[in-house]
Amino acid sequence: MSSKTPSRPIPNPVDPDSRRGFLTATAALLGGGAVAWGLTSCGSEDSPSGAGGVAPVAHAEKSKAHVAPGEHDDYYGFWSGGQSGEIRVLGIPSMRELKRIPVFNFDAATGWGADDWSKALLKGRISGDTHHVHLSYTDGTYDGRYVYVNDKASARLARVDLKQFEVDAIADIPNSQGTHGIFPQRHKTGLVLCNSEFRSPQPNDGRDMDDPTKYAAMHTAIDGETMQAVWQVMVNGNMDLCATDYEGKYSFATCYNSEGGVTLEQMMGADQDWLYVFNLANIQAAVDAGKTITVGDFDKVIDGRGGDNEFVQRIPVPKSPHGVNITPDGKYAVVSGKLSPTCSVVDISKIDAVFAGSIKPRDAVVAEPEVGLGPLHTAFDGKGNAYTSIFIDSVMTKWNIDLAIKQFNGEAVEPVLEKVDVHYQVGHTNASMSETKEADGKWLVALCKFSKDRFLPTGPLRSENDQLIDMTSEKLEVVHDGTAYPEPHDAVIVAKDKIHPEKIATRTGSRYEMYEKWAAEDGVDLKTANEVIRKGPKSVRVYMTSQAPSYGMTEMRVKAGDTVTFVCTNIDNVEDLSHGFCLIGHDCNMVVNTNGTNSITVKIPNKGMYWFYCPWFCHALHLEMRGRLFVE
Ligand code: CUK
Ligand code: CUA
Repeated sequence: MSSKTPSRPIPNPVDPDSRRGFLTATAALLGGGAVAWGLTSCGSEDSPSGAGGVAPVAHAEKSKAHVAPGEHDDYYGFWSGGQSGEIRVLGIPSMRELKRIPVFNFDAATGWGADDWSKALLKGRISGDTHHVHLSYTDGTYDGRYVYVNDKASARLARVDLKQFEVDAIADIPNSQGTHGIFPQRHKTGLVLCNSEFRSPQPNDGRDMDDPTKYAAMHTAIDGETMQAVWQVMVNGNMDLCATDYEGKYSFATCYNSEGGVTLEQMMGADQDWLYVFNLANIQAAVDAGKTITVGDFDKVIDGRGGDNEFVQRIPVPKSPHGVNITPDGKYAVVSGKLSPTCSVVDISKIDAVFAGSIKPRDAVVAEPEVGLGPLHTAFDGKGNAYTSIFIDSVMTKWNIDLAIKQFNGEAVEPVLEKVDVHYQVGHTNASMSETKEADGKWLVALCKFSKDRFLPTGPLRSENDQLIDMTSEKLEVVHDGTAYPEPHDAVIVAKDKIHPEKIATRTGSRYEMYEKWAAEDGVDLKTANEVIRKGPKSVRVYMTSQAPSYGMTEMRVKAGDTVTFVCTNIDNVEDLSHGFCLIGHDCNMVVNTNGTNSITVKIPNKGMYWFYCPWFCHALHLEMRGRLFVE
């Protein structure tokens, strides 16, 4: 294979001497409780290996991750978009970006955030911070119905309908700041559990503002079908990542600040923190029995504060744990240590005994292998191996779970099998189907927070680097560097046969309920109406059709000062033929997909003639697809 014989000498990816220096410096910082743990390496132009020390991937990319023109990928990748507020859909292994799904953001291309329906869903809040994307499940694997994603910035959970690849619902999460880890139940589309990362006054109405001892955080259950909050459990510690088991009995949350600190030093004080385990049956029984309290506007709150009780047990794990991931066989929860160089393996079959009080919570920990400095997240291959992203070391560590358990029991075995360098400072990782019982061990992604010297420089703000790793070859091999606009946190990789999108708009769901209601009110048929309907002294609804290369109406008249809702229906019934509606000079632009309807409302203050046009290339006469609005 050409990948083994590069045509020019490749510098050593990791010069042992300079790397050792780098690690020592970082470790010293950590030991001193310094702030910028791990970031010492990031300010430099140079890679850890020093000048010129980039590790090219040679030509492996062609042979492994290459997907020929016209061919399809084997997997969908669903990437969170971080502070861009969106979701990105990639093809794996090519890493080609297939689509961006706007969620908690404004998207000029589609008009998301400006059109009437998305505006209603977003309630005017068009910035957000998506961290965790997870699909809905049935029987421990993806059922292809929904994607759920959190908004850390505004305590929301959005759902994407995978028939249309569009957001179809957004839930507000009560009493929550910094909504971070989320995870849907895996036995069926049931609850989606959501963690508040930031402890805050409960309720947040001006009381206890300056008394952090009274702050609390919420573990919230949102019904994945109705998208309504079902219950919350209030706990003392702040919760980071979330996971669910495969049976619907438990949910898990890592707690990195058991100290209840509000400054960095305080939060890093304790050497031990917790993995919270929530007992879903006990919580539901208490909710059904009315043993709830009201916090703010929400009356289904269970008070789980104060430690170990029938609702939540705390399993002690070392220093500031971050990720928690469940093995595909459903047996273990793997907690990545962040400020401890270890992963803690929790035996889920022992948790009933923990709740029963017959064993101590810590006795559920059955292994604690050393995996490297700064373990954050763990993926699985379905063959008994775990792959942990190691932030400070910039490596992915492959280790064997059974060997780790043996080592923990005193046997002289080494569970760490292999480490591969990634570039640089890896955050999340995931593997193909890793979060399902069908983990297949084909592709692993390392979502690296810094690309540094890997790409052409682009000013102070640079790309991140999502690296694709082939898990099937003898040694783990990085086969692709993928640019990522800041900052995707998490990703899941889903076999393509799990996803069955529609090819045209199916005109179902709450968006279309809204349009059909309007049409009934106005006595029109959306698919044929081309009319200006005055709704009030200053309000107008315009119905129009679009069919390449023209609108059903090319002249329309309104009055200066009117607020106009343009409702446009695409009556082309051809795949992949979107039109749009853009009214010049009025910040008014939206897409209208094949067989779909979209609407946008704008105020038209001034008299004059304004062209409107179709911004989506739809026909040889696309540029001619336009008309005039006369404002009298
Ligand atoms: S968090 Cu970002 S590296 Cu929001 Cu999932 Cu772990
Ligand atoms: Cu329709 Cu361009």
